[in-house]
Amino acid sequence: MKKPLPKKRFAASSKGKPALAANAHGIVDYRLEKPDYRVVEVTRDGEVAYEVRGDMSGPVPPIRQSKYLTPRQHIDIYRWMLLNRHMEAALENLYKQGKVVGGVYFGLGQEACSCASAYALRKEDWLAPMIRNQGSLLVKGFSARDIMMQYMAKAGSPTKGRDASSHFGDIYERNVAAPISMLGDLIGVMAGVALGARYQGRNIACMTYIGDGGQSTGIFHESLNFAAVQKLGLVLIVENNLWGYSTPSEHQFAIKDLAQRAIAYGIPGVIVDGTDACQVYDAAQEACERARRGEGPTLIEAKMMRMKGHAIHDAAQYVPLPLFEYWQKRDPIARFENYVVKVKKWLTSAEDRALIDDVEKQLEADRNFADASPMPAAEGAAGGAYCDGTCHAIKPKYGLKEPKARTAAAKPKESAAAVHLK
Ligand SMILES: Cc1ncc(C[n+]2csc(CCOP(=O)(O)OP(=O)(O)O)c2C)c(N)n1
Ligand SMILES: [Mg+2]
Repeated sequence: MKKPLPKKRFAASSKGKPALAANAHGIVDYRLEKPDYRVVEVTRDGEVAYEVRGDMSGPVPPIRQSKYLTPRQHIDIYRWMLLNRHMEAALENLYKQGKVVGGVYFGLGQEACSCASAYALRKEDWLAPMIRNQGSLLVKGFSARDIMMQYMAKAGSPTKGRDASSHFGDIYERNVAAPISMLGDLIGVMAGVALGARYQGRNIACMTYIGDGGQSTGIFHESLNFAAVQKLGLVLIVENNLWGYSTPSEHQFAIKDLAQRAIAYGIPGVIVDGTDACQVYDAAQEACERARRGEGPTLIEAKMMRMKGHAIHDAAQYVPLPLFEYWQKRDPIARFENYVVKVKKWLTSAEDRALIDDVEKQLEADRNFADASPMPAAEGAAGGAYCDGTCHAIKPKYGLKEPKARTAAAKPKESAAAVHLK
């Protein structure tokens, strides 16, 4: 799959092109299409329902040429997106066969956002995915086998069968912080990781995600403000997928673009079409570079659509059908496939077919392995929740530098309150 492609087929890259200009509010907008519709609440047969109003007839936008990606990298991202989608389809089947313990959350329609953003991270950078970012986990080094075993709560899964969905990470090798269910909390955690790295004398990119619903939380504000003031290398991707469970984004916030939130924190705000992997990558790459230069956080709003219900139990009947139809035409993988095969001709149709077959073959092997692997032993159920000191040595990866010993003269006077507390 990684065999080099003939050079003659690669068109010139647009490296060196000037950066996009910011609008009057300082927001950079990468999009080639600005949809003009809104979801409104109506009453139908005495029940609340939603309808779309506005123009949905515009042509499907092309993929925006990347300023940074090589042809080979485009194909890499395409492969990650395919793996992401096909793995979720496999998980859906495993769920229907009763083999998944708990629910399944899908990132259908959001694969470009997950895969192309995480693709901008280096090994030393950190990632904190949320439930729809299984593609980001794949790019940062977890295998489809790991993820399927996790959903099936198998003994060999990342949490050894003790969690049944996405609450796992790897703070030792892959630099992945586990998702936190309380929406918004990961932003503060990632700001903290960036701060820890700074105490070690380095600047890294710390990427996490929040939804259009989750960005309404108080912790979003507190964490982002802290990161902005401290100039921490946070790369915050706000996934505006139009729904927070069954709440349309029109009922969630009154501003037009969530990237405008950045203005209030004094940080750059960027809008991308979350279904265009090139736009997502370029914005993420620039935000990661800014983080690594120690210049502080960036907020990237990725506009797209959650193409399934909140989770497998939710049929999303509250979503107006024209909205699904509109975004179906803007499918991130079909458009990217067209871009690499037909527009750029970096893959022939036969190479494309072989790539898809390869992904499916790999997934089948991973699924069969996961399915055949054992469940955890009952006796171990209570283990691993708290470290009792026998499972592993606790070695903080990030820590304060040893503070210098204070001289008596430099020691500040204790306040009355501090003395009282002794
Ligand atoms: C602080 C908090 N409030 C509520 C919830 C329950 N909850 C989990 S997911 C979800 C919807 C989130 O919507 P959004 O942030 O738009 O993300 P999406 O599901 O669209 O990716 C809600 C309300 C939660 N987990 N944490
Ligand atoms: Mg949402």
